[in-house]
Amino acid sequence: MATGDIGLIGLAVMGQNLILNMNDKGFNVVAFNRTTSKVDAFLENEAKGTNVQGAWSIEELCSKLKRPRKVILLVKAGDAVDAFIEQLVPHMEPGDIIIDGGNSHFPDSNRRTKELSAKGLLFVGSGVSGGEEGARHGPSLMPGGNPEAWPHIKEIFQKASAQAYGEPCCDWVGPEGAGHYVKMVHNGIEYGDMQLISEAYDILKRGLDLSESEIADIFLTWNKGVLDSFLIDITANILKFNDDDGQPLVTKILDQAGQKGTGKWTAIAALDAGSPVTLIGEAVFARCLSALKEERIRASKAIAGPAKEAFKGDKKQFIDDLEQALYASKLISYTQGFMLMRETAKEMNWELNYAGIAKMWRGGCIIKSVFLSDISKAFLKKLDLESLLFDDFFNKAIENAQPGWRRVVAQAVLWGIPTPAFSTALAFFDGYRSEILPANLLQAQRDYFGAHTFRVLPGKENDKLQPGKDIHINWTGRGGNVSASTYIA
Ligand code: 2AM
Repeated sequence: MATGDIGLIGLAVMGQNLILNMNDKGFNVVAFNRTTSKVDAFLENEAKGTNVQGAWSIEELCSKLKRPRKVILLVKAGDAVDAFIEQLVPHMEPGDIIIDGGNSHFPDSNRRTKELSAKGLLFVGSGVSGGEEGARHGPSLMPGGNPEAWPHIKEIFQKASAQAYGEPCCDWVGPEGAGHYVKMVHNGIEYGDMQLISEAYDILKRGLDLSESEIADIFLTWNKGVLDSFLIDITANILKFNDDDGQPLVTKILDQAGQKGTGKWTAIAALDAGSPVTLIGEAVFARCLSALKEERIRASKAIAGPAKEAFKGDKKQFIDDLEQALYASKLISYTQGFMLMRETAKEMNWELNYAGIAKMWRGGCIIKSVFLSDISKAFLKKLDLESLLFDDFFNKAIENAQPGWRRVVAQAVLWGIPTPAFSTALAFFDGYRSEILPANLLQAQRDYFGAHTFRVLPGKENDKLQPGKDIHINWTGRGGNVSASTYIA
């Protein structure tokens, strides 16, 4: 008789840890791996003494599972996922569920949901965040896909996930690839948070001439306030960590950032959606610029910046300003991330659970923070909140932060310390709150050189400038009247 509650394919560390986690929560897990010797090794070592069962073929795996069968794939994203789906399908029956917990790109999950639905099978693409540690003790889980699957996997997922504030860090995200989409945005936001923290470190180090240990103490203080988060906490620990010679280890690390591509995916998705997610974009580009180490060394010798001047102001005040700058910039980054999700949801016809998404990120994952509770509260207050900046709590918070934020960005510019993330956050903020932007001039230029036409500003209409029409003006008195579009004034 089939006794398995859920099967898992892929016995790398993430897979093994997720199995042990689900086993701890009382579920009977059947483990399989392409290289079946890993099944034996797992049962003899890590899973020894647990209820975990092994399977040495896909057929055996499926025969050991209670119906509807549930199988999680934790294998390399891409072809391996499709290969396993193809192998599973002949051994499954309508209503069975295939879950991809890997780092898949959301368009693949959109496609797989549709393909499996046509075969009567239910596909779930789930973001899994929190690394090996999260998988073992409670990750943030972001499942999306065929909604019929959710009632069958809900208990396992919500028990296996991290718990924060008495609630599981897992809820149904939305249809098709929505789970992997939200995981992608999570990773983009993670890029932004890390870049902001690194810029704050740079300002404290190069601007205020503080030591790593002094900076760590500042981060520890910040971690007791609005910035309380996993990333601020580990940053303080990193800065306190000395090498054997007593020097901070961080100062010996090559300043060339790597990336695996999920931040880039978010930036590309933002460009595709026409959504101004500037901070994540800058965070990705900052990593790209850091990668030009050799060129930067040459440039540092050839190109002069402002002369170094000791800070003459009130250091304590400036450090408080920096805390506010970090908080405000982080708020802009999350505002942009949620804007992107809203825009995509509209385009894809998805209904996303924004308060739920914020809650899912409160524990188990890299961006977990106190701040996310305030975000979930804002969306619970108003489910269709257009922007976090319209929420009273955040509106007041950013008003308070504004003076310090501006002082920090201005000072960094004077020092010549790069703050792409802080600066773009402020530029976005100033753009967002501007009723009039210079896009009027831009439209005039487009019409001047390319006859691309423009629309009239409400209140400025006249015979020539008619409302609702695409207007072309003969700016030079030369050339024709033919516009690149339809209407000619
Ligand atoms: P393996 O142990 O047989 O290599 C992480 O790499 C996990 O993904 C491992 O369980 C690995 O299986 C699996 N994996 C990687 N590439 C794969 C492929 N092309 N087909 C099947 N499984 C693959």
